[in-house]
Amino acid sequence: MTSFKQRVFSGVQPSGNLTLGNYLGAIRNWVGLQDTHETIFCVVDLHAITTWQDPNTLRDATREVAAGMIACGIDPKKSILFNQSQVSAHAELAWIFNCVARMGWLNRMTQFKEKAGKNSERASVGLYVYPDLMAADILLYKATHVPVGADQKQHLELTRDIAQKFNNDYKVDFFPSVEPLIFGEGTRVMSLRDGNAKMSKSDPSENSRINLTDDRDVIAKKIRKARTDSEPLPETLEGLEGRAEARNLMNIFAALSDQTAATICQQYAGQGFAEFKSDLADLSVEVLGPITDEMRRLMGDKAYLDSVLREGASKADAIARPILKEIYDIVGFLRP
Ligand code: AQP
Repeated sequence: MTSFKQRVFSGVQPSGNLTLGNYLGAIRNWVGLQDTHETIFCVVDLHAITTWQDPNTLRDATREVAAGMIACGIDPKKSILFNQSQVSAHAELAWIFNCVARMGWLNRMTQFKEKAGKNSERASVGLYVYPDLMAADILLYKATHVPVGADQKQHLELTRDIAQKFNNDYKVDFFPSVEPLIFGEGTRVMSLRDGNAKMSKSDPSENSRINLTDDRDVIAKKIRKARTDSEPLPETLEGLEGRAEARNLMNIFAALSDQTAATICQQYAGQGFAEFKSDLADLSVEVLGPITDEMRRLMGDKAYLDSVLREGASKADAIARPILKEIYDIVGFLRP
């Protein structure tokens, strides 16, 4: 592996099928980073169990997310790719960060509120301290850059706060400042059923998302059924204000075709949604089809996927262990 100055860490939860949101908001953007940064990509299974996961489904989903990442272009020869639970230092550092982070900080996290819903008393404690584990994931490798979807920006700010408080409390200059890498259009892909909710793996409605494993017919059906309104498409993006679902489809079209939403808007100005949706379905199939095929092929080779994750974990551990040892010394843990 070439050695780069800047180290990138990012992760995906194996909490269901990878979605178009994961692809456009995250994984697609990670591919290019492999040639300019040292890249560590993690299937974050410790995060996934903050909500209930059936053990067999979790194992399958862990392999599937790894297969998805590889199919999207994450190259295990260029990047470290592993699943989080294989490197126990993540959980160890997360505990320390539970003691650094303040309740008030976590109380402000909007993702907890969204995911816990009205019944926060019944949410797991793990879901509440999820951002502390995320901070541990990143800082365990002293990563300098974290590519995240816009939805994760708040958690990254918390990571910076934790790093700073740790440095201040222990009077050290140990953790670097972590910068977000947020990419262009389509970074926040919304549900196909509700333009104000994020497209999510764990949304109970299958029709709310496009999975990377969906075949051509399913993709076309989901797009055809995607919620829109009865107005024609406007000439400019201003005409999409207050039309969250239409705007979302426009953003998806733009991201998949590597054009701006304004250009697509002009192209379909004055038309209804029928032709737009049909073209969007074709485009989605064209972009996602090869990924789906490769994912399926990889999913048939569990031994290969397991070996990638095992070797990745061993490389990750080799970076993380010495850093954790230094942290233990700073904190004052006696290890006679
Ligand atoms: N809809 C989205 N738009 C843009 N980016 C997204 N990401 C996820 N959904 C969207 C980005 O994908 C990366 C991995 O996300 P994750 O799996 O770790 O967790 P998540 O953000 O909680 O994703 P989901 O699909 O919503 O999972 P569940 O349903 O289990 O909570 C992150 O960089 C994220 O920003």
